[in-house]
Amino acid sequence: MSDKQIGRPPELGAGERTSELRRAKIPGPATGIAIKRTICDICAPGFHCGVDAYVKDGAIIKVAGTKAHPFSKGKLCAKGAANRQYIYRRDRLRTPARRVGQRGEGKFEPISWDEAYRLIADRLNDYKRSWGPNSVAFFSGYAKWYRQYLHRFAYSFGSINYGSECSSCYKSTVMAWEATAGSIAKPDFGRTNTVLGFALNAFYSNHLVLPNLLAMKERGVKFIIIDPRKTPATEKLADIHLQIRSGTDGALALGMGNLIIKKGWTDKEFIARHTHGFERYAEYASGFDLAKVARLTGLRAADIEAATELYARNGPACAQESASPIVHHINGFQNYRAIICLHGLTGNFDRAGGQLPMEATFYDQIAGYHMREHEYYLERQPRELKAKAIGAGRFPLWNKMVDEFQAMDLSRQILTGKPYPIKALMGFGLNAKMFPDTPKMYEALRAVEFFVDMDLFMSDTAKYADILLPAVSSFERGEFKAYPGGFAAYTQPVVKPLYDARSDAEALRDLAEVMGIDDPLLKEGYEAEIAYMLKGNSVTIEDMKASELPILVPEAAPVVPGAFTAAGMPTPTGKFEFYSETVAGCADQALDPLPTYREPLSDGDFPAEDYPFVLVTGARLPNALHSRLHYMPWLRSLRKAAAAEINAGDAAALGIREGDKIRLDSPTGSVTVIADPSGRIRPGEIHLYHGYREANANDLVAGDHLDPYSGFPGYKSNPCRISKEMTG
Ligand SMILES: Nc1nc2c(c(=O)[nH]1)N[C@H]1C(S)=C(S)[C@@H](COP(=O)(O)OP(=O)(O)OC[C@H]3O[C@@H](n4cnc5c(=O)[nH]c(N)nc54)[C@H](O)[C@@H]3O)O[C@H]1N2
Ligand SMILES: Nc1nc2c(c(=O)[nH]1)N[C@H]1C(S)=C(S)[C@@H](COP(=O)(O)OP(=O)(O)OC[C@H]3O[C@@H](n4cnc5c(=O)[nH]c(N)nc54)[C@H](O)[C@@H]3O)O[C@H]1N2
Ligand SMILES: [Mo]
Repeated sequence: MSDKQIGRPPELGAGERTSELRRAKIPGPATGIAIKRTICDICAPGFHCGVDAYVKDGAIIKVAGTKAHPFSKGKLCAKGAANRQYIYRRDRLRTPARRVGQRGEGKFEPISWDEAYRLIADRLNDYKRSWGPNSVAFFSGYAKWYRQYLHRFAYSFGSINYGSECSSCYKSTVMAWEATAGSIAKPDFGRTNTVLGFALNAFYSNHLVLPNLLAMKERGVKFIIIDPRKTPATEKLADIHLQIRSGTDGALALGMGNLIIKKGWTDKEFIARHTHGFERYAEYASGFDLAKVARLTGLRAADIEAATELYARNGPACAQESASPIVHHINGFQNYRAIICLHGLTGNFDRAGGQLPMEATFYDQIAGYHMREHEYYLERQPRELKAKAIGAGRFPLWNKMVDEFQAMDLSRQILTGKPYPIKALMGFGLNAKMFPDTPKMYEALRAVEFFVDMDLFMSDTAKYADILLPAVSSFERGEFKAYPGGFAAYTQPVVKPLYDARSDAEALRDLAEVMGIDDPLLKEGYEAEIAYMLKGNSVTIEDMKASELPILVPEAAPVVPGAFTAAGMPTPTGKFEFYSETVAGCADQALDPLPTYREPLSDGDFPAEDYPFVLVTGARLPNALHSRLHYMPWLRSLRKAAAAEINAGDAAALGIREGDKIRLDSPTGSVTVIADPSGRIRPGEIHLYHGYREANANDLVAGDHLDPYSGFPGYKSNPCRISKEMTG
């Protein structure tokens, strides 16, 4: 057969061949392209997929998933694939800078790092002397890798006021677990028969768990999915989809609990031996008969009954842990508690195939080995100040259970100076658009005397800073990562820091030096922090650095079902508490130790005729991550405009067609977006993604629409009105 017949290309000269190879981005000595390994840290620590960075002349020219990575196994989602656009975003902060214009205007002049450190050190130390250390608050946005370091920094400075995005994410679920069983617990997917998927839509928010879920479906595991929308998960996984009214999950769980008790499907032995408050719970739940629950949740009684029977009788059963939608309600903590109680009723707690109590290793990652991550900052906590943290008065349960200030009270305290003034705010990736009533947060950022922000980008919030510090991405720094399955990694930078950017931990260490903070371990830096936390494990930072892939920690061990319960649970009674003594012992006696239910919208405040719709904000999109990716071309092209999903029947009644501009009004504000009507949405609900500059969902969420147990915002039930914008 001739070359022509098999389509072989004509011979190339050496120069031509090299340029072909370069165009194809083939690594090797001829092209000067090297593959270096790192992670994508755009998302939550539960993702942080392994990345092969193709580097040429110090620049990243391509990214691909690392196939040999034990956790992500070569996968990269749309966000990860867009890493080059992220790292080389045009608005990357290049040097430290000092504000020269008005707050919010975005006018800065470059200064050196040393000057920035000096200015910050002088101001913060001044406030500490004149107003006390608590007058300086430290806050971290979404990024997590440096958080314990910042936490210890705040404590060693002497301030109790360390807070983070945890004030609106996940922590309320942790509180609900700890107030019930003393520990978070995770679904044992490998051995389960039925999954209760409250707000389960892994297709958009948690793609790495998908292959597992699809394989489970394949082997006959049953899925009940509770979601107000039709989603890829309800379509591809659900045996039963309960298209619930948003924010009523607690009523559903109480109704299921009542039915389980009435039908005798409880695990009587588990209840008798290992639980506390069952009688009181049973009595309260008896008020939730099927007819009432159907009315509250907008579901059919027969569907609730079928779901309950499947869950209770096709065990072992577990529940997919939702990070946020259940607790993004003013009744969220209690709704979550009500769901957790189902595991206690049916004995699915701490049982193979059920919900297994587990200890988080590092930043909520459950890797199976212990790290001293809390000890690292707690040993410097000014304990006598704990009850003085921002939000302590309004959210005493949060204050009791969490070692952070409740950031949802930050703008109020800055603006009123009560109970004491906050003079300075030191932010890392602080983003006002994540806060309900964003305009009030901006007002606070105008009012605070001194505001420092460290970020990769010139975010809208960064424009308010007095001093701006440029941060690096995960490609430009080394950091520790714990992965499920017993893995640990310590990455190495694959390119030099861009411009004059530095890593957050490096900037903090330098600042500790200049400020004269008396903490030798802190001043040893980030690696010393990780070494401290790893103590008791036999891997070292050198071992991890020597490997391009995560390595196994020999001390990692799988959870043994039943062991946690046998040891006595770390609750006040040592048992699984239907009636939470932690809540009962809280300073706020209005909080109910039973998982009582109340409506997600404040009743009666907003007449239904003025605000006939319920606005649900923030259901995840596969191509978006909060405020950060909306303006990157590849990702924007997947969803060109900020859009609100509405029910097709509602849209038709209002004369609204797909692509029309609509205005959404709430008692707090208004935004204009594109209408996306479909059959996926319940009548009466509007779903809107957050973080857009031109249509900020949090302009519509009231600043005091907060859960009294956790302080979490009611992002997912807000009064709203729609009107069609007239064009032309
Ligand atoms: N309406 C509504 N609001 C919500 C939600 C919702 O569902 N609805 N969800 C809430 C939830 S669950 C969350 S987690 C929050 C997230 O809210 P945010 O924490 O505000 O998340 P991002 O928009 O990603 O902003 C984080 C900022 O940190 C910067 N950053 C990233 N990496 C680094 C780093 O390594 N160092 C430094 N210094 N900065 C960095 C980014 O550039 C960005 O400016 O939003 C909450 N807000
Ligand atoms: N692509 C992408 N992935 C992300 C993020 C992102 O911004 N983009 N953010 C990350 C972060 S910070 C978080 S906290 C997690 C959140 O991730 P998840 O906890 O999975 O939450 P969501 O994907 O927001 O919502 C899942 C489903 O909950 C439904 N839902 C809304 N309100 C209710 C309710 O009241 N009850 C019930 N039962 N369901 C409801 C929504 O319709 C949605 O389909 O996602 C993480 N993953
Ligand atoms: Mo989150």
